[in-house]
Amino acid sequence: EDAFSVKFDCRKTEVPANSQSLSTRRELYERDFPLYKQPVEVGCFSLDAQRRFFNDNRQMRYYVEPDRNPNFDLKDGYKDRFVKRDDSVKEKLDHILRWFYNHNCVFFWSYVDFVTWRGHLTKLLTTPYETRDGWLLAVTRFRGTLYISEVETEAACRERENRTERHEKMMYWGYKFEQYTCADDIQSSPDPSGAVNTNEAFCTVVQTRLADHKLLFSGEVDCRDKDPNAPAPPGCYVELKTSAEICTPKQFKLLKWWAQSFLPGVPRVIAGFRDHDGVVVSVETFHISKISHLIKNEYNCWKPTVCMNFCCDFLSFVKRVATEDNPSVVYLFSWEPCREVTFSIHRDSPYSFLPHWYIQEMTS
Ligand code: 0WD
Ligand code: CA
Repeated sequence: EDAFSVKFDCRKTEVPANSQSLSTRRELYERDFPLYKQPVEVGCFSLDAQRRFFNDNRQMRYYVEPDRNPNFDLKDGYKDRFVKRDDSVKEKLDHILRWFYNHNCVFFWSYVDFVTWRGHLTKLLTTPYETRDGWLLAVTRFRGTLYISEVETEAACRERENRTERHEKMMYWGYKFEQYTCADDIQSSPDPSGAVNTNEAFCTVVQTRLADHKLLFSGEVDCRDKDPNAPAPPGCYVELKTSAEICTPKQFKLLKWWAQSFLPGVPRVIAGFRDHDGVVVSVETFHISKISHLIKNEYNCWKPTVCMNFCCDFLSFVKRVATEDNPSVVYLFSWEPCREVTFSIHRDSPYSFLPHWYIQEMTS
């Protein structure tokens, strides 16, 4: 059946109108699947090896199917051919705002309630099932649009600063797999002899609607189907993953894969399964529309409808709370596992995230 089934049912009555918090208990969100419109790509942008913004698809890559018996050594090139993005630099929504500005945002204004990264929405979708990591989301209402930008939690900051060598290495493996399977243009082959540079990115910008919430978000796309007759974006996009478990990864991992790709309408995830020594020995395709069926019979399984209804109610909660239209006001929503979502309000604080140039351009 169609993953984007169209039943309008986002009852906002679950949360009392004056409530100062939002529950994340799964039972509350087990109702019909809300309307989620087929996402439409409205643009894209690229970030180059120096993390510079380009208003085009120059970083687009093309998927090249590996042999039946691949033998990709993911350890190769670590660390001598590895340029790692400095992840202590917080870019917030800057690239998306740059894109928005370049595209005469006035056109989009009336069509958008929320602007954010896809990754932030993924975190919302998985919240009812998350037991380890909490989150902080800063929200600013400016000229009627709600901007959502993540703030790193203390725990995440500590984890980032204390990553072990093994963890760093495993993060590299994912990017190395991309290099073995992606070519820079339709005619060429992947070149695993080059450097892996995690500054480089191709991002899609999509527009969609979740119940009565009009969304515009951007997400990084690994590559596309190189067949010129493949469906138009985002239907031709491919998400690449690596995994240790052969055949079917654990439930929670599949939930994360599903949520991340379902949001922008990316139809398939291609997983490289690695042995204990970091060598990819098989590759398998997972169709997003079939992932939830894969785990349906497992005990206490996650449900897509719970994820989508929670996200929908969270966005309603944000609309109700973040009422002051002011670029220097931040409503900080916070959540920790086993708790409810709460918020605090900050004026002219370090949490403010809309850049001056953007406020100026939008106000003049
Ligand atoms: O550090 C962060 N939490 C943020 C990162 C906050 C805001 C933006 N970004 C940037 C990322 O650097 C990247 O350019 O946003 C872009 C990705 O946005 P997204 O698509 O919304 O994020 P997500 O869905 O979480 O990640 C997609 C991919 C990842 O693929 P996997 O298969 O690992 O899920 O983006 C990459 C990664 O390849 N990615 C990053 N690359 C470098 N630095 C990072 C990062 N911090 N986070 C994700
Ligand atoms: Ca990926």
